[in-house]
Amino acid sequence: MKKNELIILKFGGSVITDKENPFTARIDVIDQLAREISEYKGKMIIIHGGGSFGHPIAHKYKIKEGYRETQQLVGFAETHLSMQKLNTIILQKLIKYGVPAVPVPPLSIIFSENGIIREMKCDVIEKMINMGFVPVLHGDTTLDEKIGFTIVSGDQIAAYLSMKLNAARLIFVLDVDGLYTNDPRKFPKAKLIEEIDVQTLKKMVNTFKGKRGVDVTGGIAEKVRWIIYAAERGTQVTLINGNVVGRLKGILRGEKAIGTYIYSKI
Ligand code: ATP
Ligand code: IP8
Repeated sequence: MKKNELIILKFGGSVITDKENPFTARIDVIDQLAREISEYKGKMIIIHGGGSFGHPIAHKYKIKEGYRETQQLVGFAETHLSMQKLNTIILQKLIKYGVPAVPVPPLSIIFSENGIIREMKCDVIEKMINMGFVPVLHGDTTLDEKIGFTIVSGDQIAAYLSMKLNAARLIFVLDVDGLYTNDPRKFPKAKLIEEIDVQTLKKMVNTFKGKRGVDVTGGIAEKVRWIIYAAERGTQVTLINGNVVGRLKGILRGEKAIGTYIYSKI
């Protein structure tokens, strides 16, 4: 199927927040990423992760596991509020550089079933993109048909929207250069996977382990599963390091930057 020119960007919580310190945004990095994005004039959706604004509270109240007791309700509300605070920080930076960024809280448009998106109201998002806005979503608390409520990751939302809106590209912005053969923080000899086709990646899926700080949505292993989901449906998926100035700008210009490129035969 022919892809449209839409680019979906996923900002990892590991790059936009300090995952070792609760509620700490990496303001300078967000500022830099916003500046680089402002030079791109095509259709774009941004989705960000929770990092230290989302995962620690979600973990405290066991939100991902579903509804068990009424005390969790306020934890659910607190988790969503914290994600909105992080969302506001990102919107402020984007708007500062002239990007027409508008918030779309996933809680209001998603129903999940056992943690998997069952229904997402995408028409508002489509309308926004067609008018020239840049919708900004995030991993979020969701209402769930089977377990009452849960958490849906930004990675899942990014992969789902890539499929639903037929995006040409999905770019994951992380705190490392891309996907490695092993966790690069723990294993200095781990090698950057520069290019890989989706079928080979699928065979390796169980080898990926690890996460940064508290993470309720599965760390790198789940990320790889959502990468495969998007790549198998024909979206070109790339992972790059958001800490290195200019990499995002380069890739948005169509240049080949250091990173991991996932190819599919579709
Ligand atoms: P969030 O879920 O909060 O949005 P994120 O999308 O930035 O976070 P993480 O789940 O924190 O992503 O995953 C990135 C981290 O995964 C890196 O900091 C890295 O240390 C770790 N990691 C573990 N194994 C690998 C691997 N094989 N390749 C790359 N990174 C890995
Ligand atoms: O950081 C999780 O999204 P992710 C969001 O993309 C919450 O996994 C609320 C923990």
